[in-house]
Amino acid sequence: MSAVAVLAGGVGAARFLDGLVQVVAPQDVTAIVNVGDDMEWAGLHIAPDLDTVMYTLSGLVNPEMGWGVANDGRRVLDRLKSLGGPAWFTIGDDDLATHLYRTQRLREGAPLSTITAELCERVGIECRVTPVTDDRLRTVVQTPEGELAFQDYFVRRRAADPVHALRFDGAEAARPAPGLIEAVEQAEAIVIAPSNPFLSIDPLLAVPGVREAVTASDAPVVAISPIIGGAAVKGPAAEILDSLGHDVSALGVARLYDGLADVFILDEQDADLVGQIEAETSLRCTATQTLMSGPAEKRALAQAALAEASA
Ligand code: FO1
Repeated sequence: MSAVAVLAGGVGAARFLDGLVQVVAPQDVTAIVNVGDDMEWAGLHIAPDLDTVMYTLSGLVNPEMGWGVANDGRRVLDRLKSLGGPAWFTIGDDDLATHLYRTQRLREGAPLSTITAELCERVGIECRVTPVTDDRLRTVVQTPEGELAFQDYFVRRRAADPVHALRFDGAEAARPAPGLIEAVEQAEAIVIAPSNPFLSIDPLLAVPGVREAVTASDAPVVAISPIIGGAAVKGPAAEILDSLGHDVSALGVARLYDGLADVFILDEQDADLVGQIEAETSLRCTATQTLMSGPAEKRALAQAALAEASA
């Protein structure tokens, strides 16, 4: 197996990619990353999913949180708070350097994909990490309280509001980042990482051309369930499945990917759903351990996904 394209959100995708680059040459991996979570913070461009992937693949990540930099300081944030600045979003001192660099380069006119490549190169990442688009794309969450910007919903309000709908502001006019469609076309396997299908994967597919490139590809498309035993490994995927009227299970996720993916990998805990998924959808389904608690589990899941792609 050589070229692999991965549709990626934040923590789950980053951990999967960390395993993948151990089992295939990193140069053959393209991570296509969500930017719907991006926001402006204190005048800086924050790109949480890109940074989660970058920090994880470089070994800089805070392992407990799955995002941010390990052992990061809070001096700037504490000072900013004391001045009455924004306090609900935690930006560590080391992490801040990334946002300063990105924002400065954006102001110089560099596209986000170029800046991401620069940052990744500087921290020693060998695979290709690209935002899905260089254009502005923002996830907006419709709740009983009205529309919320993504990080307002996710961090400020702790993902506690029922989600009535989602929209991806800017997606219709967004263009795929340079080389992205070619990476999908040339991929010998396409993996939909174990990310939130609504918050992480849908914004990628909302960029015109991306879904079309995935469905037009002859390469096998392997999707991995982010739901285990009716609960999300991380984040509000289960609550959103429920509030949008889907089955809160790997079956509910499989139905979402029917027609897009060829193979669906769910956790061994959910092995009893394999038959129903294969009967109800066009997906071939298989169970394996999907919880990535350490390097060996990450590698094993990557190997399982590649084996399914070659089967
Ligand atoms: N998540 C939180 O729950 N609270 C935070 O204060 C927070 C800050 C933060 C800063 C930089 C960054 O790259 C990520 C950060 N995250 C935080 C995580 C982020 O909101 C989510 O991981 C994603 O947007 C969802 O994939």
